[in-house]
Amino acid sequence: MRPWRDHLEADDPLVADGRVGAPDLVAAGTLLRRWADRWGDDPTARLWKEGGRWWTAGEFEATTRRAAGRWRTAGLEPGQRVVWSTGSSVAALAAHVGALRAGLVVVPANPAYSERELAHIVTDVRASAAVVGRPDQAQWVRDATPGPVVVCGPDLDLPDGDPGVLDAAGPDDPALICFTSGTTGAPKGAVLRHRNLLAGVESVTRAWRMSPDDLLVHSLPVFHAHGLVVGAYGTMTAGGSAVLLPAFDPDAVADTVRAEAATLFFGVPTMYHRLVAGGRAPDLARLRLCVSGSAPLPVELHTAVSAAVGSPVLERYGMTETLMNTSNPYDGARRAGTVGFPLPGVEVTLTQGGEVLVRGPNVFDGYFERDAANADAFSDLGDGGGQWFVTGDLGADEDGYLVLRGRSKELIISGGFNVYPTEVEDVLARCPGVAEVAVTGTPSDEWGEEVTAWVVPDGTPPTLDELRAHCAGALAPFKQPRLVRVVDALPRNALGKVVRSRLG
Ligand code: MLC
Ligand code: AMP
Repeated sequence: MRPWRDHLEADDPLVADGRVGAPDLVAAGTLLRRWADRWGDDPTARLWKEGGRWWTAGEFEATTRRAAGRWRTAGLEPGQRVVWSTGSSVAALAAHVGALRAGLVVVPANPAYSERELAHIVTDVRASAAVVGRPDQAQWVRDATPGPVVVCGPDLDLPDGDPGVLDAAGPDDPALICFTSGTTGAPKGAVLRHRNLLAGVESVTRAWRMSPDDLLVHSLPVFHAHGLVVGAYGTMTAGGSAVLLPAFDPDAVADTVRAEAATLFFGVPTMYHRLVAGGRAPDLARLRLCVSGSAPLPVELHTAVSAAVGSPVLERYGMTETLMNTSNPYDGARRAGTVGFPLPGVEVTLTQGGEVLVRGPNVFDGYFERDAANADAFSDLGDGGGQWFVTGDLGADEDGYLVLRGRSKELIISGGFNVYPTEVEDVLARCPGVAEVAVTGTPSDEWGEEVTAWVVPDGTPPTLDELRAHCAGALAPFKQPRLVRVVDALPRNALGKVVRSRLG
């Protein structure tokens, strides 16, 4: 594959220092120190725009400082976990950054999760606090917590107090625990340390030339790596600014691009599909860069977006556990159907079977309290360079560019959200009228894949609405089936295991 240096300008300090091997991406120590320096250097710089009002860097710094003081006054100690389950807002980001500044570990969670899904996360990390957007979620957190727990809204409605020493977390301290199922079905928390975040953000911001001149139209959810680390952390690290939209809407994105001197848009393929379908993709033409990731961008959609925008969309490949791994280049050919080549600091290799393995300072070192899963997650190829993370993605090197060719892990990606067939099957198996069930992803132009339930009925087959209604308390809407197929039997192998790949 092409070398990471091809992502950078010749005068980038990472290239200019002539270093052989990996670049030093973690010299700044932590993102918190980078941000504090930025905000101190130019407190009047615009940082976030929300609901027509700009927040300066200095205002945001003060708000995060107050948030840190509130966390401390509420009795929280460094290392304790705060579940953060909210939509996008400056207040929510301030609560999040304030927690990091106080040394807490933030556990992002999708606010669309059901009680079962949220309770699993709260219990698994033994949360000491939670930021939630709704009263029912607050109750779910209390019900799931045996001991005392601080529960508040995104405005952090807690008493003020002395923040004490801020930004004291070291590079090896955990910063985030992000839930994902990895290559197996069970949701577990990927522990991202401060050094992983710094390395992951430094490499993309440099590769994509992010600077204080940038203005990002931010409409991604903030509880996943794409919107949180690349979007929000990337903006703060580069010293740029972002218009924070509460949700994705093609017209709102296009109107914002027109109204502001916006330069960047980051999206998942479903967003680009909707921008094209709604005739709003040409409004993105004034941006200097459109990035797609989190799910495969079909070549036809790449071509359609690029034609409308007048420059090629840049596709990149990342994961919760590793942050960003590869990217098409800012300068140079952006090839449709490929995810480019390793970002600065990242090593990528392919096994004989085509499995993608990655290594680098961006890569996490394990799931929270999951020794068995951790043993399976990494592979030592005996090359002396340390363990490789086994991504569960399959790929090939085509002329120096990585092409992803499916997955060895059982995973459906719908609109950029991951859905694990076994989790959905376990819930559907208990639905009246279901004798047996298997779940697969059906290709979809809009969603990438649509969750599909293959049902062997027990009597009258349940309708799609009945299946979804049954899922309501247990699965977020994006995991619920959108299609149902009634079949006489499920295909099984010699051991009796259902072979999902033979459905469809
Ligand atoms: C919403 N719904 C979905 C869905 N998103 N269903 C399936 N798949 C999804 N992704 C549900 C809603 O709950 C609603 O259900 C119904 O679909 C219609 O909603 P909508 O209004 O049409 O959808 P919308 O809310 O606009 O959401 C679409 C979307 C959103 C594309 C904006 O899915 C989204 O923000 N995706 C981004 C995901 C993301 O950030 N991934 C990054 C992961 S990090 P009902 O039942 O209420 O009608 C990662 C690493 C990396 O992967 O490489 O980046
Ligand atoms: P997540 O666990 O949500 O971080 O999802 C990570 C997975 O998303 C990866 O393992 C890939 O399967 C997939 N993914 C991310 N970016 C891309 C991309 N550009 N093309 C194809 N798949 C992608």
